Amino acid sequence: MTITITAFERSPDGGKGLARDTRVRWALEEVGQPYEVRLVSFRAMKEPAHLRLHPFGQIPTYEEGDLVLFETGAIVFHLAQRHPGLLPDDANARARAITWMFAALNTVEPPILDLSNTRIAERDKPWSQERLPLVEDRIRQRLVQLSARLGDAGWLDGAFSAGDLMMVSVLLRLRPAGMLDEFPDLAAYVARGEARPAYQRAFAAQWAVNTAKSQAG
Ligand SMILES: N[C@@H](CCC(=O)N[C@@H](CS)C(=O)NCC(=O)O)C(=O)O
Repeated sequence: MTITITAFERSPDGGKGLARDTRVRWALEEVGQPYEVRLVSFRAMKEPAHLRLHPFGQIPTYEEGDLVLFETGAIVFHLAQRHPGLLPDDANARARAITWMFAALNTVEPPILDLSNTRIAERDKPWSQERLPLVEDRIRQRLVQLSARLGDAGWLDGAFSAGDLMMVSVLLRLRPAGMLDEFPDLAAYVARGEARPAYQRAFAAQWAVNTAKSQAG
């Protein structure tokens, strides 16, 4: 059955892999599933046809026959459950890998999103500069804790899993702010994720879309 995902027609990051279709592409590449991509404009994302797929008018979405999903956590979890390669067979190890997916999305990503909002969406507000150090410190606290848990390990819990895929994807969003450089062990962890052939293919695919558009435009 054909899998179709949606992605930005023109990603705000210009193809640096920070838009969330990249994590879904990465998961699809890890489990070896071919997929098609439907590109959507910001305007189309808020129109009824797309809102039927995604109630919040965002990307990515995932279609597979009658199944329509949104939320990258749900999409990656669906893929990891259906195909080997992203979750361990052992029940407890599997539960821990899923825990790391939730931790990435619920505990680590929110302060990182707050930073993006403070640096970009709220940069003209009079309180933005004053707020910035507070937001950065909240992230640092999480990174210190994550770094302590990772220790000398290559991945968060044994072999690479969907938990690492999600955590690396979330941490990558810190790169524009330069905060990853403060944590060489986490920067190396992210680099290990980026070095995976499946990530490289996912990145190249979204890069091709965005560079083709910027050359045309
Ligand atoms: N929690 C959602 C977030 C989705 C999301 O924020 N998507 C962004 C692109 S990375 C988007 O569509 N932004 C445009 C908008 O919200 O209008 C997920 O993980 O899928």
